[in-house]
Amino acid sequence: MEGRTYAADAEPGDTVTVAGWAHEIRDLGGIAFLIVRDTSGRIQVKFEKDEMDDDLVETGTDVSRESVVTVTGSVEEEPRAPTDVEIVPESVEVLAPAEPELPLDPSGKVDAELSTRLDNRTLDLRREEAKAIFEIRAEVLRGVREYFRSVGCTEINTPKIVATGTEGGTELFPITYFGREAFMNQSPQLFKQLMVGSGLERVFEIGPIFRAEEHNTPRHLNEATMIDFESAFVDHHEAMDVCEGTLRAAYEAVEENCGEQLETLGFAEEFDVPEEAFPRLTYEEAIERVNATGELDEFLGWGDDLSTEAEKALGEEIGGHYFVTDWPSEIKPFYIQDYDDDPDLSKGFDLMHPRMELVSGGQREHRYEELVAGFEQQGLDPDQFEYYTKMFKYGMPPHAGWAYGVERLVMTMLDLPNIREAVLFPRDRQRLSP
Ligand code: AMO
Repeated sequence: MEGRTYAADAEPGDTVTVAGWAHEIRDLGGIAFLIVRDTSGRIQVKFEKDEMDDDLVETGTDVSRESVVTVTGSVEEEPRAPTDVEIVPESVEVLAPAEPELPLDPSGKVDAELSTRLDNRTLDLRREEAKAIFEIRAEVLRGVREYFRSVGCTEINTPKIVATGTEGGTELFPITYFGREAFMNQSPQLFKQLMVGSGLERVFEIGPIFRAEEHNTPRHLNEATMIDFESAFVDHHEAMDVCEGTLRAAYEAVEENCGEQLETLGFAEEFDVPEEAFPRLTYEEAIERVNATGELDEFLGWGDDLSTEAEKALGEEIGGHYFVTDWPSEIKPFYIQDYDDDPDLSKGFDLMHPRMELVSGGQREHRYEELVAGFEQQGLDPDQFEYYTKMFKYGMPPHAGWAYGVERLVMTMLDLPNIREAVLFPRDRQRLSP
C-alpha cells in the first residue's frame, strides 16, 4: 500500500497512514481510543469527541474489533499510550468490517481450544504467541539453509508422487495416477542418494513428506516437513557432525534474529543454544543406561526399539541432545550399511532431544551386491526399486546422510506441548481441512 507506515515505525512529528486491524476500542466518554494492530505492533489512535468531526469519531469508535482499517493522522508523543506515541486522526477508513462475533479472541485474553485455533488459523495467527512460533520456524529454515550452503550443499527438490515407498510398506498414502497406483512420498531418501552419485555430490532438501501412520499423538503428523541431507565421501560420524552443526545454526539464527518472538514466548532470559558436543552413545550403551535407570517396567533387550518411556528415561539422565549410534541392523532400513565385521550391527544413528527423536540417519550401503541383498533380507522386491539400484552399478560413492522433522525441531526448541502448534494447517487422523 503506497505511503503506508508500520505502527512500530511511527515517529512523533510524522503524518502517517497506518493500516491494520481494530485490536481494541476503549470509550471513556469524552475521549475514546482505537488500538490498531499490524504485523509490526500496535498504535493508539485518540478521538477527542468534542474537538473532532462526528463522522470521524463514529467511524473510528463504532468499528467492530478485528475490522481492517486505515488511519491517517499526525503522530504525537504520549507517555500514557502503550507505545509512548499516539495518532491524532484526520481520517479513518474501514476497508473490511469484521462480524462482531469472533470464533476466537485474537487479543488472547480468552483462551481457545487447540482445535478451535486450528480451525481458525488466520485469526489465531493474529495472536502474538502463535505468530511468533511461525516467525521462528521461518528463521530456523533460513538458518539451516544458510548453514547447508556454507558447507557446500546444493538445494534440491524431488518428487512427492512416487511409485514405491522407502520407510516400510504400511505407512503409504495411495493415490491414483492416470489409472495407475502411486503413492505420496514418505521421504526423499532414494532420490537424495541418487544425487550424491551425480555431479552434485552433496545435497539437501526441505520439503513435505506424507505418512499414513495411525498414531494420533502430540508428536506425529501425517504430513510433515523434512530437512534432508546427503553427502558423498562422508561416513556416518561426519554426517553427525553436519547434523550437529545444522541444529546449532538453527538455534543461533533464532537467538540472533528472534529476540522479540522469544520474549513473547517466555524465553527472554533462558534460550540456550546447545554449546557442548552432543554425546554419541552406541545403542548397546543406550539400552544399558536405560535399564540402569530402573524407570522401565521391563528391561530392554538387544533388538528392541527405544520406547517412548525409554527415550524419556534416557533423556532425563543425559539432559540434552545426544546421538544413539550402531543400531541393530534388523531395526534399520535396507539402505543403511552394516559393519563388515558384524552384519548384525548397522551404521545407522538417531539424534535425540530429551523429549523425543529428532533425526534418523546413517552411512548408506553403496555397494550394489550388498544393497540388493539388503532388500531381500527385508522382504522387499529389488525389481521394484530398479531405477534406484541400477545407478549403484555406475559408480556410487560411499555416502551418508540424515533427516530432521522441522516440526519436531521447532517443538523441542520452543518446548511446545503439541507438534500441531508448529504447523500452520496440520494433517492428522481427524484433520483434513483447513
Ligand atoms: P525417519 O523415518 O526416522 O527417517 O524420519 C526422520 C525424522 O522425521 C521426523 N518424522 C516425523 N515428524 C512428525 N510426524 C511424523 N509422522 C514423522 N515421521 C518422521 C522425525 C524423524 O526423526 N529417510 C530417513 C532419514 C535418513 O536416513 O536420511 C527417514 O525418513 O523427526
